[in-house]
Amino acid sequence: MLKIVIATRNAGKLKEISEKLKDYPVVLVSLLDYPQIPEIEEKGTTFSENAFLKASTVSHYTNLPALADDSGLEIDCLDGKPGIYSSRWGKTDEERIEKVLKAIQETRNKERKARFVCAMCLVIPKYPENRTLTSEGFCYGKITNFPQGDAGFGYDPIFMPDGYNLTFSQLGVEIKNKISHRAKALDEILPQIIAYFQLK
Ligand code: ITT
Repeated sequence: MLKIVIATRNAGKLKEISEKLKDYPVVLVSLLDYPQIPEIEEKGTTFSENAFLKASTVSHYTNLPALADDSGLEIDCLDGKPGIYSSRWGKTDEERIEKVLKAIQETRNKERKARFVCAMCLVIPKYPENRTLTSEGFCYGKITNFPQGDAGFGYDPIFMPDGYNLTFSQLGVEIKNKISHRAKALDEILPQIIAYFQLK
């Protein structure tokens, strides 16, 4: 069966990606299974560049197809921040959420529109040249005044997707996995993976 490494150490991402892929004939492993692979410096200037960096590095170390997800939150009144630096806005999810809420408060702006972005990249090691598949997904919504809900990870407790009166954390993984940036990016890359490997 086809084995793919999910190039992440983020357990929340891994859970959502695994759930989406559960009916496909693939075996998934992740960076949690390869502790010897060093930390990958995300020095790209876009989500797509960082996704490529992660996928190509992990595919190089494992000699397996590697699927990376680079994602983040872009907030209108913060001129798109934290953006590609979303994971670097604090050491824990709580610290990052607090920093975002404080930064919005300081703008004295009532406008709290935001979007989640997810860039996916699958690098397939192949001689003489690797093959790369890519996709992107967006989810639009707004930032709430305070965290609500327990499910999910990262900024989920303060992100309310358009069309809902609940945060991602209150909606739970099942609904999130139908409408999220990650779900959309996966919906776009999965047909490419199926076609490339002639699955099913
Ligand atoms: P990997 O690089 O190992 O995949 P990471 O957590 O460092 O894990 P990123 O560099 O892509 O991942 O940073 C994404 C940041 O945005 C991180 O702080 C996440 O918690 C947050 N984030 C991404 N997708 C999210 C989602 O669906 N819900 C809430 N927060 C999310």
